[in-house]
Amino acid sequence: MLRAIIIDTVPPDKTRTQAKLEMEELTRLVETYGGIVILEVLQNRGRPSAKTYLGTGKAKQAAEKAKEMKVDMVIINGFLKPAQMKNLSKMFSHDAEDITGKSDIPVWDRTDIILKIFEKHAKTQEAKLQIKLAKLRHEIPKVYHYQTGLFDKERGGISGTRGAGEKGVEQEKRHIRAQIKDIEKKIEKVKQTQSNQRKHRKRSGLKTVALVGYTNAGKSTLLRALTGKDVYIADELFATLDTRLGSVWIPNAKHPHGGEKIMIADTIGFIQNLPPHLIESFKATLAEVQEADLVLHIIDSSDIQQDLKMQVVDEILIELVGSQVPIIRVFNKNDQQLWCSKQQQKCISVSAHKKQGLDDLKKQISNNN
Ligand SMILES: Nc1nc2c(ncn2[C@@H]2O[C@H](COP(=O)(O)OP(=O)(O)OP(=O)(O)O)[C@@H](O)[C@H]2O)c(=O)[nH]1
Ligand SMILES: [Mg+2]
Repeated sequence: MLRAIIIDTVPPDKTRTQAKLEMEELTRLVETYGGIVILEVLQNRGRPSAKTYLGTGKAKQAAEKAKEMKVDMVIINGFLKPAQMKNLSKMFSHDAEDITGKSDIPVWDRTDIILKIFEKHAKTQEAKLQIKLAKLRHEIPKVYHYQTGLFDKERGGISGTRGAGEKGVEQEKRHIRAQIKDIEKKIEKVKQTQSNQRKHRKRSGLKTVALVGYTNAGKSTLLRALTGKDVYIADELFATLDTRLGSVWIPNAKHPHGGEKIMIADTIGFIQNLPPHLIESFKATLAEVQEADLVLHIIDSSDIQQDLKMQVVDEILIELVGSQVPIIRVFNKNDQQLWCSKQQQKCISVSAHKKQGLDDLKKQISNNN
């Protein structure tokens, strides 16, 4: 099991509690990847150091401790600039003589670890293409005159540029841009096929309800509870990367047939502090949300950070669908702790796990059709 050190800085406008909770989330990401956090470093700082993210003294101290504790990977809960990555790689490297910048210890930022998990969980061609695109977009600003460790050949990525000089760096960037164009074309084809399928569904009068929410809120469990669809459910982050569809009968007395069949779409979960290019890369998958007739925003009501997570999802939803699609908040996991704000209209409380509250939810879906 990979032994990780996780690192962050805490600016004055963030409370220590908030920073701790963010570190807990990063720990879950490391665990989902298959690692274990053995060391945690938080430093109060106005902003990360341009050279070493942590202040130089603190970074040196952390590197010594990490060596002592035989750490295999360094993960920063922010976005790393190439110079920061290079300097940290050198500092944390077990091989003190290596001044090439190539580290025997990978130094990743938050986006890197998320992309690694995506790579591990991706099953379909669509997901794999989107992840490749996100990875390349994330890598472009990092192309530097040394290998990042994340994309070198033995790890199955693009070639490194160590020692290649300015010309080589430009060449590498051009190569990446060409790859991006190629993948974008392939994704466009996938999008077209899916768009045709959606049009076909719409023409035949089938409505679609999209399940959207923070990762691990219980979207897939709800899809299974409502439709019986056998989808992957796990207590891990980003278990679902592709849109999966199931169908459910929604009773409606006003309907000539006493109800109607509706498609339910499970989607990729969201997380805080995502770079916009990552969401942009998943546009093919998220098109299902944009074209849905109704969005159910699934919230884990047993989560102490539900308000913050709700806000993260709200912000992404505004970007994605604006006010075009009606949104209903569904508070899930009510078998653990009932929490449902009285002020919130259209607030529904369910347990996808115990299949409680599903009739109420169906009524709400039917009212919105
Ligand atoms: N107690 C309880 N646990 C639930 C409920 N719904 C889901 N879970 C658990 O929450 C965890 C995450 O469930 P998923 O359905 O995979 O969550 P998700 O939103 O699809 O997660 P991602 O695909 O990773 O974004 C699993 O361990 C589920 O068993 C519920 O109503 N009650
Ligand atoms: Mg899921």
